[in-house]
Amino acid sequence: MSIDWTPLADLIETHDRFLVTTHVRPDGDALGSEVGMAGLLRQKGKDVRVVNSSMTPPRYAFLDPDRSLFEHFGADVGPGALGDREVLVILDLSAWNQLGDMAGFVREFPGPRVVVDHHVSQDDLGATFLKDTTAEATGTLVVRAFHDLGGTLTPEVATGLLTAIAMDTGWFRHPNTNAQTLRTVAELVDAGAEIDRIYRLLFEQNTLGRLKLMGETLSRLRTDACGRIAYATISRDDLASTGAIPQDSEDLVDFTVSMSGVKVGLLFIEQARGGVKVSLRSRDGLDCAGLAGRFGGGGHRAAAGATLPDPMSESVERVLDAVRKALDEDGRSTA
Ligand SMILES: [Mn+2]
Repeated sequence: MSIDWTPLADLIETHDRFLVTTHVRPDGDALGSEVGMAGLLRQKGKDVRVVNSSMTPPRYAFLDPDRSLFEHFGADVGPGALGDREVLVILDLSAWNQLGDMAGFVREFPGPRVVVDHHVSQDDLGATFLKDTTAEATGTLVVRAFHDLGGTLTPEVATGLLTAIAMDTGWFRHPNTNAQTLRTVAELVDAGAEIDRIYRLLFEQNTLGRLKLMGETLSRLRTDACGRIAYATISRDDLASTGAIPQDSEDLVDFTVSMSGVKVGLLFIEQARGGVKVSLRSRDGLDCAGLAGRFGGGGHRAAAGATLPDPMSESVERVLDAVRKALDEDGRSTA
C-alpha cells in the first residue's frame, strides 16, 4: 500500500506551527517516529513541539539525549500553552482511547489534524489518515515521508526511525519483517544509525527491579487450554516488592509465546488507576486485534491489548474464556 503524502505536503506549505503526538504508554515506534517526524518538519523550517500524554519511559531517554524534544502533557505543558499550534500530527494510533489525557485536547483542537499510522483498528478522529496497515511500523511510513517530501535522514533521525522499526518487529524477528524492512534499515544505518549501540541501549539497560519483576512474572506463568495458552499476571504489589516501575513490564508478554506449543500468550497488568491491562500475543494467526476489540481494545493480528475495568481474577477469567472459545473456533475452521 503506498501513501499519497500530498495532504501533509500541503499542510507544510501553508502552516508553520506543528504539534506532534502519539499514544499513551509510548513504545519505540511511537517515540522513534516522533523523532523522525519532528526532524522532517524542522528541516522544512517548521516550529515543532512534541507533546505526549505519557512520560517518556527511561528506556527511550536516548532518543532525546538533551531532553529538549518530548514534553509531557499535563506536567511540562498544559493545553493553554499549545494554543498557538496550527496543525496536529498524530503518530502510531487510530483510536480515541489511545490518546489518554490528550483525548479532550485533540477533540477540541481547531486546526487540521493528520494521522500517520499502521494500526488496523480505527476511530474517525476527524483527521486525514495517511495509513498503511501492511507496514511493519509507523517508523517505516515516516521514512517514506522523508523520501516523498524530500528530507535528509540525519544520524539523529535515523536513530529514531531504526528504533521504531526494530521495536515493532521484535528486533527483526516477527513475521512482519521482510526484505524491504531490511533495506529500510540498511538505509538508516547508511544515514548514521548505529545498530549495535541502539541494541545495547534498548536491551542491555535492565534495572535490578525489571529483572526481578521478570523473574517474579515468569515464576507464576501458567498454561491453559492444553498448553495452547500461556499467561501471567503482574499486580501493583509485584511492582512494589520488586522495585520495578510500570514501564518495566514492557515486552514481558513476549515470554508467554516463547513457550513451545503456545498459540496465545497473555500478560495481565493491574493498573494504578484501577482495572487491568491485558496484552495479547499470538502465533499461527489467531486474531489478537479481534479479541482485544471485544474488550474495548485493539492492535494488530499478532499483538494487541485492552484494558478491562474488572479486578484481576475476573479479568483473567473473562479473557481466558474468550481466548479458549476463539482457539476452539479457529481449530474447527482450520480442521
Ligand atoms: Mn507501531
